This record gives sequence, C-alpha cells and structure tokens, in this order.
Amino acid sequence: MELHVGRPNIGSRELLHQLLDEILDSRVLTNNGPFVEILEGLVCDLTGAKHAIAVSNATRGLEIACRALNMEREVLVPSFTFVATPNALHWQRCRPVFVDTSPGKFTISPEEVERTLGMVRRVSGIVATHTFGQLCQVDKLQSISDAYNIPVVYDAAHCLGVPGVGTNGNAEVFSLHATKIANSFEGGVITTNDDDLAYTCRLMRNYGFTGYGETATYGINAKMSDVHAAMGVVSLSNLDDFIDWNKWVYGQYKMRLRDMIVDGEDGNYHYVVAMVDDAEGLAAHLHKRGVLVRRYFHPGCHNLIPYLGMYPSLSLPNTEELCRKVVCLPTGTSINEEDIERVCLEIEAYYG
Ligand code: T4K
Repeated sequence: MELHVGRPNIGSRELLHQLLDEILDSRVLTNNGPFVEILEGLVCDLTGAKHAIAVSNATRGLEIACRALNMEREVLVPSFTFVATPNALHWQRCRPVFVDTSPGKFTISPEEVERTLGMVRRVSGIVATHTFGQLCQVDKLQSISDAYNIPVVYDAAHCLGVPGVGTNGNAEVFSLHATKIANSFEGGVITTNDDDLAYTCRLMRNYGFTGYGETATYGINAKMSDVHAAMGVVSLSNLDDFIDWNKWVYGQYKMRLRDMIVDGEDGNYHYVVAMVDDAEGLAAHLHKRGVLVRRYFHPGCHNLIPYLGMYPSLSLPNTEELCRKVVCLPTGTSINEEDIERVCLEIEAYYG
C-alpha cells in the first residue's frame, strides 16, 4: 500500500452527513449561506482575528488580499514556498521578487527583505509564507512594513491551529485544501483585524456586489459553497484530534530518526520535515517502495516556469540548500504505527 504526505483528514462522517442533509433541506447551497458564516466564526474563535472571510481556495484568497491592498508592480516573496504564492501575484499582474530564507529557517529572511528593498524600486508589498507551520519573524517584518509603508500579507496555508497565527500583518490567508490539517475539500480563509480590508475582501469575493444589482468595486467569484463550508466546520470541530494525532506521529519519527527530523514543537505538526544531504536520492529510493514522500518545495519557485530565467543573476543560497535537503514524510490521521515503522526502516535501509 502506498503511503502519502497529503492524505486528507476526514473527521466525523456522521456530523458531515447530518450537515449535508440540513443544507439540502434548506436549499441554500451557496452565496455565503449559514455554514459559511459558521465556518468564519470558528476561524475567528480559533485565531483571535476580528474578521474571517471564507473563499474558494487559498490561492484566490491571496489574490484578493493583495488586490484589496493595492499591491502592484514589484512584490517581495520567498522562493521557498508552494508555487501558488508567486502565482497569485503573477495572476494579479504583480512581479514577484524572490527573497532568500533565513539561515536555519524555512521562512523569508527579514534582513534580505530589507536589503532587497534597498535595491529594488517600486515595491508595493510583501507576501511571506509561514512554511510548514513555522511562523515568519513577524515582528521584524512588521517593523519593515511600517518603515517602508508597504503592506504584509502572510501565506498561512499550512497554519490552521498554529499558536500566534491569524492576526499578523495586514492579512493572513489559510488553506482548507484536502491536503491541509483541516479541510473543506477545497477552500481558504482570509483573516484580518482591519475592518475596511475585510469589507473590501468580502465584496471582491462576490463580484463586488453590495446589494441586488449594485456593485461598489470590481470583484470575482471566489465564494465558498455551503457544502464546502460544512466539511470545513466538521474538520475544524476535529482539529484538536488531528493535531494530537500529528503530534504523536511527529514524536514517533523524532524518537526513531532523531536529528534528521526538524523540530516542529511550535507548529501544528502537519508536516514532518526530514533534512538530509541528498533528498533526491532518498525520495527516489522511497518512491520505488511506495513511500510517497514529497520534496516540498523543490525546485524553488525562482527555478520554475514562468519565473525561471526572469532573474538570471539571482542567488538564494539558503533556499537552494533547503531545496536540496528537505523531504516531507507521510503523516496525518491515515498514518499508523506500522506505517511509521515501514518509513523508518526504508530510510535506515537507504543509509545502510
Ligand atoms: N500556499 C502554500 C504555501 C501552499 O502550500 C499551498 C498549497 C497554497 C498556498 C495554495 O492553497 P490552495 O489554493 O490549494 O488552497 C499539494 C496540495 O495540492 C497543495 O494544496 C499544497 N499547498 C501543496 C503543499 O501540496 P501537490 O501537488 O503535492 O498535491 P497532490 O494532489 O499531489 O497531493 C499530495 C498527496 O496527497 C498525494 O500523494 C495524494 C494525496 N491526496 C491528495 C488529495 C488532493 C489524497 O490522498 N487525497 C486527496 O484528495 O500539492
């Protein structure tokens, strides 16, 4: 049997079936119905954010947040992230300017952000990823944001349930994709404490409508259906159990593989990250044996089309090192003790 990194956490089927019946009986299937509101309330409770705006996926959420904050032209972004992060900017006709990570971290380097701001003109914002549940250095980034008067949006796709996330920067964007710790099949949520920004994001996800036949801004369809929201509600109701399970899985790997496993105690344990000298060789060995580890994020975004070749002299040594070394191991509620034993035995066999 194949072992995966992104096998979805399911939660209570009974509750989901009950909610789906309610939705079908009510015939309110979408257009920001009651389950979308319930989901948004749960995310506010969880994160402490004043506003949560559910959207169709995190990529759209990033687009909307950046657009609502008037990001245009150059925007600073890490290269060590899922390609959705720069793509959201590119899709909004912004130019992603890739910045290196801090040594020993998975997140964008504030020092490199500042250095880049000194070299690149017309930067209108920063989009920084809290990678694998490891939060960015938010205080340093906030100081830079204040000093240069540019907004910061956090890509918090991996971070539901991570302490201290939801109210940083101008906005944070979570993913509820099937592969995330909590999921709504597909989905995302923007959180912010800024009333005006929340209002604009709400309008933008719904064509800019303020009322029947009235619009106040340009917008798009980024709504989450109530069926998706119901799955999100079920998933969030089970979030503590998912985190507990992940923590146990992480502990098992850590006990067995020790320093190979990156410390993850500050996060939600959703990604168990191994750092090895030759991620390529190890991943190939494991894939042949049905252990479908993932090399997130290899190659770095600056080496992916459409960004490849855009900055020929760009040097991102810390990013390159992570791309060479990081392997994400199978985790989540579908993984059990036997599976972990199998993964560890295969890794040990590879290293002889
Ligand atoms: N920002 C960051 C930092 C992100 O990591 C992501 C998404 C986003 C933004 C964008 O969020 P959304 O717009 O999607 O809300 C996966 C996910 O598809 C992607 O959502 C995620 N990041 C990324 C890190 O991982 P792939 O290409 O590796 O996905 P895939 O479909 O190959 O799935 C991985 C594994 O999970 C496979 O072995 C199969 C298994 N799987 C997957 C799905 C969808 C299942 O067993 N069942 C399923 O339903 O990108």
